[in-house]
Amino acid sequence: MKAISRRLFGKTAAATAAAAATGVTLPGLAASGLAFGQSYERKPVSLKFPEGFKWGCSTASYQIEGAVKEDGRGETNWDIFAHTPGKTHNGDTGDVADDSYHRYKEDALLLKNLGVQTYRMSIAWSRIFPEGKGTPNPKGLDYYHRVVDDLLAKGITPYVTLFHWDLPAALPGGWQNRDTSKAFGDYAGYMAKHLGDKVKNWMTTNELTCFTDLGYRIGQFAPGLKLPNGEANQVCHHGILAHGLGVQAIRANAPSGTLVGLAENATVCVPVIETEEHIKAAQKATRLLNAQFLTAIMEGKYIEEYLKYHGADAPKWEPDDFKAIGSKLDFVGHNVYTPTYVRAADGPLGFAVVQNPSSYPHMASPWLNIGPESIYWAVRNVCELWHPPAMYITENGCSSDDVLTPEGQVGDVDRVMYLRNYVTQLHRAAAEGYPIKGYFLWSLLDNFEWADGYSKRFGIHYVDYKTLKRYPKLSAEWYKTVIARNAVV
Ligand code: PNW
Repeated sequence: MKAISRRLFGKTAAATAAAAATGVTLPGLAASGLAFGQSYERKPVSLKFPEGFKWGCSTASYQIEGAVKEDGRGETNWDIFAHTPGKTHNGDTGDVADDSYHRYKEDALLLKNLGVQTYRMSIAWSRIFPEGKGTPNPKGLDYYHRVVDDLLAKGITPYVTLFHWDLPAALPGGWQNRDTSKAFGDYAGYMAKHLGDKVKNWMTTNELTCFTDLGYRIGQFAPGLKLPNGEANQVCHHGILAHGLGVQAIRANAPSGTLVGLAENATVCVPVIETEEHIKAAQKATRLLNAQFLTAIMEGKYIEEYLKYHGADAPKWEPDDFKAIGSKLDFVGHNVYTPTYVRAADGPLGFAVVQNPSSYPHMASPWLNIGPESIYWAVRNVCELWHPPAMYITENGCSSDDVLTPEGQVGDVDRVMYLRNYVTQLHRAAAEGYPIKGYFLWSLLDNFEWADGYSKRFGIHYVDYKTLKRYPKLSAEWYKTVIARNAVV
């Protein structure tokens, strides 16, 4: 094959040279209306984002901080899970991770060098309340004051997630216990009160399905339980209740002008073909497939189909729960990684999910199917269904099999390809007028990728886990250019 194409190219090159010598127009050029040697009048299309669009990076406490025994931090579910043999790849833990607890200034410099306006980080609940509730630990709060002060001094606006899965282990029963939702509300209120003069954008929970379903139903994440359907549904309810109580507590304790949202990874339903019938089907599917979380939050109730489907296994709730859960949000944050393809279908649902063939392309993590349009449809479906005042992409990124060269470089062209295509599709959403205000790339750094330990790298900075030295990858250079131009490049 190679030999053939080389021969063909050889012939073409020779013919071109001959044509240039004789002034004869080649057939291809004739069709373009140009004589040989005449150049095209290119009309570049700029994929510029709206003025004021916010670019950022995203991280999470347990994945980057390390220092798990320092300054009074309490033990978490993930400390226990990661230290349980067989639960994470290679027995990896977040004990050291990127040591960002000590290197936060260095990491903020990486952000500054990228030119980001914003940084999404999370707070380790157990540094603030080592027991999950009760007596706060001033050293924990001091630490986040230092981190936030340093970011602000560098001109970077912090967006803070209150719960990115590291749950204080002292809370009895974890998310199986309704009291945990209340404890979360108290912690959220405490943070809003004590950091709300500096932090104006808060997210309650990150990816409800991951810390409820994956932790308590599937058992892949901490605490690794496989509860029966009804009990797992109850855990999910405690998750959305925590979110709702968190919103109320932040509003009650933070100064006016504070904005509250969450970071959800709703199932992104992409119409298989962009026609009205499939678009409608994808919208129906979005509402139904996310009934347990985002739909319940945006509509302030469990939809009938959900309750009917679970019957006696449906979660139990108290009269005021949905007042909290349905609290109006200032923005919806959406983490976007992969698409779920949907088509119109007969039958009561009106849609069907199309299964991916085994040849479907994915990144280094086997679950990370590539579907750039998913970012566009994430915004469009949510906006069309629920009309939030603003949206953010709170995470988007991918794992690659990065290789650090002896010269200290990482040519992660596959990550650049992935990101460029997603950002192009996000541009479409912005250009169509959806209120998408910003984008956070996951992740600033390679880090502890949960059950995959350190085997999967999502950073745009490579971390050498032996020396903890950070190296910007090609994708960091690419992102810096995007930010500088506020456009897809
Ligand atoms: C998100 N899945 O997790 C999290 O918010 C991050 O902490 C994480 O590092 C990042 O995405 C990359 O995985 C997910 O299996 C974990 O579909 C698993 C899935 C999706 C998101």
